[in-house]
Amino acid sequence: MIPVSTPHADHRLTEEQVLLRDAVRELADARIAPRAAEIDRTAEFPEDIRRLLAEHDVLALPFPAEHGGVGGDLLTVCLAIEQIARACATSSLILMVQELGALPLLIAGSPEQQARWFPDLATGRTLAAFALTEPEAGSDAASIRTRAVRDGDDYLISGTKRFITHGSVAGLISVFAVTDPDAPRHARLSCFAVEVPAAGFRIARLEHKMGIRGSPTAELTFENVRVPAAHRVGAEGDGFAIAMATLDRSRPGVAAQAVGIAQGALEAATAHARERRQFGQRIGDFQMVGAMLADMDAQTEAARQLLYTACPVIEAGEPDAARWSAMCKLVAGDTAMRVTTDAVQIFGGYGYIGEFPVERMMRDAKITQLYEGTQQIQRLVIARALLGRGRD
Ligand code: COS
Repeated sequence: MIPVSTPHADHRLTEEQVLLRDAVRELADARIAPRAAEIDRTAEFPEDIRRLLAEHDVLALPFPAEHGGVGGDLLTVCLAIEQIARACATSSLILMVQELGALPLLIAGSPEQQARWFPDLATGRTLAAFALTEPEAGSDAASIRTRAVRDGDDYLISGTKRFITHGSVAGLISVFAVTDPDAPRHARLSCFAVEVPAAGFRIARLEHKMGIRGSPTAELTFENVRVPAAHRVGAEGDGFAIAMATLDRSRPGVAAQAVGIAQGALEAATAHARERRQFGQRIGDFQMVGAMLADMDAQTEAARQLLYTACPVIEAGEPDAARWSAMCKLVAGDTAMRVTTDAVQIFGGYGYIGEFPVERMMRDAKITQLYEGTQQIQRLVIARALLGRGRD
C-alpha cells in the first residue's frame, strides 16, 4: 500500500491569509505590474522591486519571527508568490528564490547558522541562491561533481554550478558538493552555506533566456573557495537528502508562480474578449472563444485548489509529501503553459507582439515546466510513489 495522506485543511483560507493575499495583490497591481514589460525588455534585475518587497516584509514571510521574519506557513508564502506572479513572473522569483536558497538552513541549519544569516535574509539585505545543478548534472542531482575537500577547520570547494537563479546577485549561496566520492551514491554529498563574494568564486556567465528575463541566471565557478566547516549545513553525507527535502518544499512555490501567471493571462484574455469586436460582436460571444476562456478558468482554478490542498500536507511532512509537491507543480506548470498559449490565441495577431502582456506570460510560463525538476521528473516522483522503485 502506498501511504496516501488525507488532506488536512478545509479549503478555506484563514482571515490572515486572505488579508495577506489581498495586500500583496494590491501592491503587485499598483507597483509591480506597471514595471513588468520594462523588466522583461531590459532583462535587468529589478532592484526597485526587491526593495519594495523587502520594505513590505514580503521577503520576511518564509523566516521565523525570532530572526526578524514573519513566520508564514508554506501556503501563505505561496499566496504571495501567486499574486506577484500574476503581475510579473520575474518579480515573484525574488521571493521564491529567497525561500529556495534558505530552505537548506530552515530544514537542517543549526541555531547558530540560522541566527547568523536569517536576519539579513528576512530583511532582504542579503539575497539567497540555491546551487545544485551543474553542466553535467541536472535531473540526476546525485551525480554532481563539485568537490568539497576538508582542510583543517575549513573545506575547499571547487567546481562549476550552472543555471543558478540569482547566482550573480546573491550574498549567500547553498552549495551542494561531494565530500566523500567513495560513499554510496546518495551519501556522497554535503551542503554548505557559502558567503560571497569570496576568493576563488567567479560569476562565469549570465544566460540569455526566453522568459523570466529580469531574473539573472548565472554560471558560477568555485576554485578552492574556503568555507569554514561551521558553515556546513547538516552532517557530512546529508546533502542529497537536504536537497530533496528542499525541493519538496520549494516546488509548490513554482506551482504558485504558474497559477499566478495563468491567472494573469486569463484576466488579460477575458478583458480582450470583452472589448475586441469582430463581425459586429464581442469576440468572447463567439462560442469557440467563450469555450476557451471557460477551460482556461476551470483549469487555473483546478491547479490552484490542488496547490492549496498540497501545501498543508507538505508542511506537515506527510510520508507522501514528495508526491503532493510533484503533483501540484506538474499540474500548475502544464496549466500555465496551456492557458498562456490560449491567451495568445485569443489576442490573435495582437498576442504575438510586445504591446500586450500575454506573449511575455507565455514565455515566462515555459520555465515552470522546466526548473526545480522538469515535468518528466515530477511524473517520475509521482510514479515512484505509486509503484515503488523497480529494483526494490
Ligand atoms: N523527497 C524526499 N526524499 C527523497 C525524494 C524526495 N522528493 N526523492 C528521493 N528521495 C530519497 C529516497 O527516498 C531515497 O532514500 P533512501 O535511500 O533512504 O531510500 C534517496 O532519496 C534516493 O532516492 P532515489 O534512488 O529515488 O534517487 P535518484 O538518484 O534516482 O533521484 C530524483 C531521484 C530523480 C527524484 C532526484 O534526483 C530529483 O529530484 N531530481 C531532480 C532534481 C531537480 O529538481 N533539479 C532541479 C535543479 S534545482 S532548482
